[in-house]
Amino acid sequence: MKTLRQYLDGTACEKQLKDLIELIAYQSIPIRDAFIDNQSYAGTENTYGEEQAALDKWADTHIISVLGKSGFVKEIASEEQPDIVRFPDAEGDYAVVMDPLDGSSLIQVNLAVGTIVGIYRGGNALQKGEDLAVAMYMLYGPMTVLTITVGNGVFTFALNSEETFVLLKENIQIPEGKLFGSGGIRNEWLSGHHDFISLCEQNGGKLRYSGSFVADFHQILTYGGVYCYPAAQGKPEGKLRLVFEGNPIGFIAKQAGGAISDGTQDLLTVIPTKPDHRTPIYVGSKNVIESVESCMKKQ
Ligand code: AHM
Ligand code: MG
Repeated sequence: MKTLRQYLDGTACEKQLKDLIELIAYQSIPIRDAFIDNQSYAGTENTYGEEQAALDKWADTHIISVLGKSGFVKEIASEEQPDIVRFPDAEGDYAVVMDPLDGSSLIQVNLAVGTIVGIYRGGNALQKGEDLAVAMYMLYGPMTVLTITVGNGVFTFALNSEETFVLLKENIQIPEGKLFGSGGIRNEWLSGHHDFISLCEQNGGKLRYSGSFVADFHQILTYGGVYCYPAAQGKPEGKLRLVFEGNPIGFIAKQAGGAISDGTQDLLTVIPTKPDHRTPIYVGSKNVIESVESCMKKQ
């Protein structure tokens, strides 16, 4: 079975980029292993007698420390950091954007959550999504899987019993499916979003929404349909973040023949104004995203 490294060796990626991708992908092992030690049990210490940290903060500190030591990365924009973390002396010239543990409200209920990562060349983390060199996520479910694009199709790898990522699915294409899921509170949705959700229901769509973007998107990637986190009354920017969440997931969707929109335009063309730039998000099958945009135009 083809390993992640064998796959990367067959791509046009430069050696340092391959090393960086592997380094990040295999952090899924310590992150997954930290789940049990960073639950909120009655005590306050983990099995090693150390103070417990929330897993999202733990994963953030862990990945930043590994990337800092690697020398590959000039900048990291992380959902858990207020400012961009800089390594001016790094020999490499990449910038990493990441949500170290996305779907964190599901950690305590043991549902699938993930790590979202994007890599840019040129050491600047605030670039458009369409300029990503790599987008990937690790999904901690019954299997730990890695879904990745280096700009030449979408591939999923699974961590096997020898802790090696092996190819599970290649050249993934999002089908035109009927699943739909939406974040936010129905009473606060805007009329265009109400209209779109009604359309999904009239067309026989099935509701699927767990509260974990990575898990919900992984399902859309497989069966087709749409994941939404819309604008709301008094919250035109929605909840999710362009840099760490929207762009990497959107880049994967587009590489799989799907699309991502903020309701009015291709999200991947938006220039981020700050690390925590928020945006409404609609991502999934291409035709469905077209119908989102036409509902929003009528709003
Ligand atoms: P997080 O990065 O703090 O975990 O927030 C992002 C998460 C997404 O994974 C998920 O789709 C969404 O927030 C769920 O929000 P809600 O609980 O409002 O439905
Ligand atoms: Mg998140």
